[in-house]
Amino acid sequence: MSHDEEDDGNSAYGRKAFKRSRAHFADRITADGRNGWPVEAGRYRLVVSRACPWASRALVSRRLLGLEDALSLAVADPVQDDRSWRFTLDPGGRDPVLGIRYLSEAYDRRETDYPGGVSVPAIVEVAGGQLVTNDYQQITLDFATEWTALHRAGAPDLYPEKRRDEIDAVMAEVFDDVNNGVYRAGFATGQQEYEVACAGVFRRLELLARRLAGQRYLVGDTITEADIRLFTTLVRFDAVYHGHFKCNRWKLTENRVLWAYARDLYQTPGFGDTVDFDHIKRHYYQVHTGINPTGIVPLGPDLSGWSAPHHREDLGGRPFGDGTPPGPVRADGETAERGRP
Ligand SMILES: N[C@@H](CCC(=O)N[C@@H](CS)C(=O)NCC(=O)O)C(=O)O
Repeated sequence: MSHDEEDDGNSAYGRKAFKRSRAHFADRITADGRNGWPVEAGRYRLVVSRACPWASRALVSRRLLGLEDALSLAVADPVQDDRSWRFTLDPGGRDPVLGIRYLSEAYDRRETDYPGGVSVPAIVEVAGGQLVTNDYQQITLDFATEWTALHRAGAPDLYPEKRRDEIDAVMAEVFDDVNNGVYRAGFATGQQEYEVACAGVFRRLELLARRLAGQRYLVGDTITEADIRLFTTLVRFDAVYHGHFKCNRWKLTENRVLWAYARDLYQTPGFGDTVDFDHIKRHYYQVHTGINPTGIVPLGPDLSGWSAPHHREDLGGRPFGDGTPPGPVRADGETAERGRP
């Protein structure tokens, strides 16, 4: 478990000071099956919400690595009810593979009366129907390093061994100040707590912009796990974090470097094609009634700029290293039209 998480046993939302809960189920799915869960095509199902930044890491990484055939996908309704994530987007309100209506049913099959929150991303074993892991910090690292036998031909190395120290260091800063920093700002219930978190978000973003002014990606000259983790926050920034979480010193579109960097990734196959702005906006604005009691979902921002030229190719870089971009999204993985810019 990462050092920067705390567990007070409560749900992430609606408590006094925001604390991100620990992923309780931290079994790993590995090549050698040392936790009892060997990597195996068709054995597991990835459950996500396209609204969730932590789950979206897994969506991007699954696409980049070409794991779609090996690991099927369940997409939850972006708006949870009092039993949490539900499969109301599917016919009859049931996930067609797991046969369940709520993700909590898979948690219950793993541990009866589990007192913690039901969170995505989650990986569920199809045959047994039980949750295997909801450890969002580890899931994508394992996709990159343990699921290699099932990667597509031309899959990139998202966690290259010789760069891991640097990737880990960047990801730790991005986690504290950006990925989780926006939540600390958004869920703060005291002025000072908010100001510290919000200032931390922008201080870090400014440092990252400086780093990215002269290099196309965060570490080395290829896309890595670090870029995936920064992207999933940046793509939500103007749509939800700027307004709903009050991270409003500037908008992403006002930061020349980060806006171009985010657009570059968005336009790279495997990134933008996983994003559903409709799910993102409805989840945050409708679920967090503590900070948006009316549940009104704003009409903006204008998303048309996401497809504008970014000119980041001028910095060089080899997005997929010695590999190739993933192919087109399959019909069953497409985002709905209303969620696209
Ligand atoms: N704290 C989660 C990390 C992932 C996460 O926070 N996911 C959110 C969606 S963005 C979630 O499922 N929240 C449900 C809840 O906290 O009740 C965990 O314990 O693994």
